[in-house]
Amino acid sequence: MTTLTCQNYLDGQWLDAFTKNTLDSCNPALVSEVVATFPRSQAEDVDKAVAAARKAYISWRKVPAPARAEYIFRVGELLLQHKEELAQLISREMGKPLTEARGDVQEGIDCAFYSAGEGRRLFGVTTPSEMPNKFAMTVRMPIGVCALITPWNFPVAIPCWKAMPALVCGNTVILKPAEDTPACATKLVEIFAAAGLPPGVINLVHGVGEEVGKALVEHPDIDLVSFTGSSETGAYVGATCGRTHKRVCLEMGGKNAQVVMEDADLELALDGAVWGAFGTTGQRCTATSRLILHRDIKEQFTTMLYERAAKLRLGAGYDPDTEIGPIINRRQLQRVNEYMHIARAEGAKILIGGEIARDGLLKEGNFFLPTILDNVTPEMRVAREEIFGPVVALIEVNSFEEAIAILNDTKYGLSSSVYTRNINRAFAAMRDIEAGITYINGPTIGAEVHLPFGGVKQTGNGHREAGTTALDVFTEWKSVYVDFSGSLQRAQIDNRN
Ligand code: UN1
Repeated sequence: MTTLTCQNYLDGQWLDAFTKNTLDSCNPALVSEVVATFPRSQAEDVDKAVAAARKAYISWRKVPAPARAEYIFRVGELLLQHKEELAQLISREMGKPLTEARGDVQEGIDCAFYSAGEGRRLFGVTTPSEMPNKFAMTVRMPIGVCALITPWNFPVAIPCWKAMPALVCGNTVILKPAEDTPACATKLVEIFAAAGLPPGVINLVHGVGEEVGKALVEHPDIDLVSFTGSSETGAYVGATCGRTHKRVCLEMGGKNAQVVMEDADLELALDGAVWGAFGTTGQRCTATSRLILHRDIKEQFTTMLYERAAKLRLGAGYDPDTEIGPIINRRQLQRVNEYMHIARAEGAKILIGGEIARDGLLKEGNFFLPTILDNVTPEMRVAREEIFGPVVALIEVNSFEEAIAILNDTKYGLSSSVYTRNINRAFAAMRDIEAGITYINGPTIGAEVHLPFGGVKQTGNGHREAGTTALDVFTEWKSVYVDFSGSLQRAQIDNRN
């Protein structure tokens, strides 16, 4: 494989970092293979990007929204044309199986067409005024220059979720992609550029979080930061944006659970659990990290799950036989492995997996065996902390009420799932689960782009991405009053005694 050379995209030009320093991304299935080199940018590069985005904002906000949306529609068409090429690159640089990599691009395509439609809506309201001959309405206003800080696990979909609605709403953006997936971000921005967006409307600055991310979050001329990533970094981003008066949208950790009740269709629940826990090697914010099992089916379900986990095929994402790809990098592989020591020390039992895969070619990459932890109790660290790997913890419960209480017993609240055939339980779950997303008889992963995406409690900060709710992140309301009476009309509070 030839190594790709990535550059920053600033003010419509592809450039190296000022310092000319570079870093590499590697194939997580074969770590000796360098996929791409990319600029290790610094504050000067960020300054240039912010200046370009600020300048472009002056005219971009005045381009009619339906016309802005046409650019995004074109991005969707180009993503469709380049879907396979992008999917191959995602598999090589991020590691997920090709079928899932195609899904990553498809999510971007869906988001493009959905966001493009919003260009002809962006609805506000008209409402009566309390005074005669006076008109009242609300309009959405863009916010300004937005920094988009995105993770490696959905290297195409998540930048699209953020950039597409931001641009349709009239903002200009600076993308700072994860350092593990710079080539995916570069290809994506090439597509935005090919759609003809004016210079400065979208900018790309590569580099490490502590340098480029920090420079963006602290920059006085950035108006909004949209961040998806770890809770630790999110806390820093949130605090800094608070201190520097920026709008901020945070999407952070999760500890998602799937409940399986004794009345569930067990085969269906099993398919959901395998996909939710081990799909994308457990590296989705929405991954199933806890399985809460009713005691009457616990043993049978555990055996069924064990048999499926034992058969999962590990390998490089671009190998068509692969079901479970690698972990993104060595550091994360070690972190997942560390949790095995923690699990054992706390008294959990490793039913299957629990170690770094070392067979044949697997040792050339960052592979971890699909892992089931049994005898887990809610207070254990493996039941409380996000692991972000192919690891699922089994917790036994005696009742539906106990299942919901344990599901909710976490500082996070992104996704959740309940398998039951009992309609009353299903509705009680929809009402009582503390999470931004609840699935009934479906796994915790698989959110659709036209519905709000985000979590309660420490998963987020009250915002939702995707759906029309993304517009609330990227716009602010203005109330407009038009008085056509020709005389001063004081508002009701000022003229009624
Ligand atoms: C994420 O892991 O951050 O719901 C996003 C899903 C995908 C998105 C996951 N549509 O599984």
